[in-house]
Amino acid sequence: MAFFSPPLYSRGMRLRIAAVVLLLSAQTILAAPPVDRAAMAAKVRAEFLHSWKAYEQYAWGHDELRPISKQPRDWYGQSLLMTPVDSLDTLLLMGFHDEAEKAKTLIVDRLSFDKDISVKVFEVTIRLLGGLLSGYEMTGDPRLLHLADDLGTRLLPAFNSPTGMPYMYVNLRTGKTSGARSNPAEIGTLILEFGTLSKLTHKPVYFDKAKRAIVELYKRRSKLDLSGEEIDVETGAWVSKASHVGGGIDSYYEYLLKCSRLFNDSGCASMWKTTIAALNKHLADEAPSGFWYGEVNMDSGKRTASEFGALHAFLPAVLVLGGDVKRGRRLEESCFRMWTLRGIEPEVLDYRTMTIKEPGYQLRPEIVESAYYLHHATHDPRYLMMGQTFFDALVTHCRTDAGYTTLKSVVTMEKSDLMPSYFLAETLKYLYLLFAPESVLDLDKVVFNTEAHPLKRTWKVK
Ligand code: DMJ
Repeated sequence: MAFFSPPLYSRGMRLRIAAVVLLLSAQTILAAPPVDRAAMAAKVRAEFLHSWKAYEQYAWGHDELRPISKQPRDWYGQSLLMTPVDSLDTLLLMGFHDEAEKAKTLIVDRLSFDKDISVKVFEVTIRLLGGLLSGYEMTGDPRLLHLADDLGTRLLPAFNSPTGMPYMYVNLRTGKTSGARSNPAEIGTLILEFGTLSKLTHKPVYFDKAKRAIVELYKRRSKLDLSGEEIDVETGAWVSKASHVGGGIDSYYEYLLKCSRLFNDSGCASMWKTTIAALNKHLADEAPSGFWYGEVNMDSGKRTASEFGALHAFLPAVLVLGGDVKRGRRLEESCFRMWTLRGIEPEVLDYRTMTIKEPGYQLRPEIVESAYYLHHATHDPRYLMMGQTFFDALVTHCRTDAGYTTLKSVVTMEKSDLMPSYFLAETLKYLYLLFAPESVLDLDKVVFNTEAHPLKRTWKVK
């Protein structure tokens, strides 16, 4: 009896077989039908309308919709019209003119910031101030700018800390501040909106306060040019020295670059250059599973975690916008691996062990946004394929008969019960722009704020 089977084929034959298999798979990939952009744009548009109609039916006049219970949700007990303000420019871009007019009427008739509520400065700035400003720029309706100016004035007391970095919360009626422990994202993600407000109202105070805040934050970087995760705006001392590109820091980096583009600001350009060099040097991580950006201590540069998640996936877009297409492409491939691991990305993944740390999916846009920027820069159909994958998964797992919902887990695909306003402001907008003709929006003429509100590049500021 033989203890081994004789090889069926010689080495040369095996190599030839391997070559044929490779060729066949390449042909299969090449033969995959190209993504039908027009059909995909129409599908995304239809799903946006499905979501908007659900908001209209079950949550009209409120901040957000809970699509499973079909109930409204208000962030602070009273509505600030988060969904209508966040959605207005998407409605306009997608050509839903009647719906946009109805949303605008609701906003100008009903939105008042004279409310005794303590609001999160960052969230209200990126969603409401950003949405009102882009809405004004797209419609020319001065009432939207008036609302933005009123909101900006009510947010200004937030900057009255000893360092000039804003408190996390401010009471819209009394100006009382709270939340001295803040983070780079909430401090450094205000300059696009406050700067635009200055340009449109000719009141320099908005730009000056937000610029001082981002500069004061930058000044507190470590010797390695890194920032931590939490900082006290009264003492200026770091509370957490964990440095990464995820939630709590993410959009600070984004705004350094975008501030330089929107305002032609050389100070922001120089802060961005130093910062991205430090991220590439200390955070970028080559792992068996791909190219990632992990976590280090901001002083020592010592690695402290190998976590990456849905929020981190904004970085390919920012890398590409900053001219680094190579790193952007590589990182988006890793993000796509994170998405396809379970069919939808988790909130947090350990990229060394490829295990899921936080299994929820919050209908986040970042990975789609990055595919959009990469496709704009490269015209590589791979990003259309990625977009189609994202869209199909959203329809399969997150669609309900009343809009779309977040998931409790991408392992079980169990649904949660919320349609965050950014799903309409960002996730569906970036998906639509990925497939729609580029004439719908000229990316070179606008800068998107971190909530995907396009702000026009129509001025120059030193
Ligand atoms: C949005 O509000 C913004 O994109 C923000 O920068 C991060 N969080 C959500 C989307 O995930």
